[in-house]
Amino acid sequence: MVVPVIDFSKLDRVERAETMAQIADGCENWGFFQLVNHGIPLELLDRVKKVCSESYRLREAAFRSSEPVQTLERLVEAERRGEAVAPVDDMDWEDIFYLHDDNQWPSDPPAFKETMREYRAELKKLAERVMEAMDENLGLDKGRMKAAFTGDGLHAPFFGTKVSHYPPCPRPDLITGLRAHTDAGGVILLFQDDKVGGLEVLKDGEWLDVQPLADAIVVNTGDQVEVLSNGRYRSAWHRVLPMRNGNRRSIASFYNPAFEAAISPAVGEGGATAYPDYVFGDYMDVYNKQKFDAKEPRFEAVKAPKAA
Ligand SMILES: O=C(O)CCC(=O)C(=O)O
Repeated sequence: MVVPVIDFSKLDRVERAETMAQIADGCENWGFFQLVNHGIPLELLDRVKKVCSESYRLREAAFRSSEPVQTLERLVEAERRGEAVAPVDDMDWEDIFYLHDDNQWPSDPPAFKETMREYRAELKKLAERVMEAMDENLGLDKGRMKAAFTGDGLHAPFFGTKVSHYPPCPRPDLITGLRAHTDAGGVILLFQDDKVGGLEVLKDGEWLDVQPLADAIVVNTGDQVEVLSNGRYRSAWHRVLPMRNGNRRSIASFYNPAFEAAISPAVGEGGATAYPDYVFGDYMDVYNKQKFDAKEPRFEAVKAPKAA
């Protein structure tokens, strides 16, 4: 079984109905799908790969003395002394940094900022097109999801990009690349490594590869889409395995609600709703402490009346 691969250009052609059905299947049955012919220029994707790999080269020495590396070295040393060691369960074998509209970005390599600015603008448009397809499949008014994420246009959505590298790991049995979690926000667009795998999605109790596919954009739905769809689109658990060989690159862009946005199940209005109403910023406060735990208690926590 492989994660569905969808030709997004067919949305504008005679195959529209069948493409919409594939998107519905990806959202309802997987929480993950891959888009090809998504409209992002391939030469831009090539430049993104290049600047991100170069940026990692400049960070490589720092990774070698990072906490996960030191922790693993201590474990291996303890093992050599004959001590019993347990796998690390509170950190990941990754090197990451974030790009938002208003934080500091690497200025090396020189083309980094311009390339990533261009890339993020394209990805944001793609996320909005995907959200419109979801609106239609859910029977919502066009633009409903974006309106929910922006407080009906009052706020900018939160759009963040996480640039990750998962360097070769000498002991993948002792640490994770990234622990299993669901994503907090809305729609996540991931440009992952062409060759080095490791990303897995949990489907029907089984961990399956999100197969590397050159120039594809992987889409997954976050917790807020689960709530807006009243549980029809469940945010899927996913994780990254550390690899002995190869330095995996992944660039995840998160189209999330504004922190001020009020979130409520949009489907099932007038009927039973499986989720509470809350403000996204409150959800994030809970998520940041419980990212790797079960997701249901997060919804419970934002439902609870606030202490005075
Ligand atoms: O690196 C990846 O492929 C996945 C990243 C991810 O799941 C996350 O940052 O939340």
